[in-house]
Amino acid sequence: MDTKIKLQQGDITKLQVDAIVNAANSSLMGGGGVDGAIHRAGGKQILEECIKIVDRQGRCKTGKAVITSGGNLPAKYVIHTVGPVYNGGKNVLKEEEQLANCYTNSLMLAFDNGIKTIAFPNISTGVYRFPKQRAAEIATETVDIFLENQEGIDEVIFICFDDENFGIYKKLLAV
Ligand code: AR6
Repeated sequence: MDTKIKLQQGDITKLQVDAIVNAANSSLMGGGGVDGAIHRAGGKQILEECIKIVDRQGRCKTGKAVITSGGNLPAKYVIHTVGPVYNGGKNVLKEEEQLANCYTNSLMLAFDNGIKTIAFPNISTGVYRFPKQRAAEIATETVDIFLENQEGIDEVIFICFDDENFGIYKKLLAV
């Protein structure tokens, strides 16, 4: 794994980085889980910017990403991406691709905005029920490939909230 990749456990809203990524839904109007925590801690400015984005370009599709300021957060920006709802079965390859797209599109948006440090939560592994092990494999491989091909981002933090995800990432990243 790229040495720019770091692992932490805790609350993403506390991180002092250029951008944190939000596991949003396509309405961009907030919700539970990490999305709720980010909007609560960041204040109404984030929601106001999300409303403007939806007015301008419509809902955010699964796998895509948009950017707002960080409001009251220590992070300068929030990149909102919409992970897939996991159903498995015959849709599993599409869902895996959509999850990978969340990471790639967030990193591309970060790069376009001059962001050097970015932190990701474990997208889709809560309410959206994506299996944690597979989600972590996709997340780490996708970020690794991006960093191999793109100079400009100095640090990518995977921040795990729950012990199970933290254990999975520890093994995968061998830290
Ligand atoms: N910091 C870091 N990670 C967190 C935090 C936090 N403060 N809180 C939860 N997590 P989820 P999803 C982890 O459900 O599965 C929302 O309602 C959590 O342990 O937040 O992508 C949206 O509006 C889990 O591993 O997101 C959508 O409707 C991970 O964040 C829907 O949930 C993702 O869990 C998105 O579902």
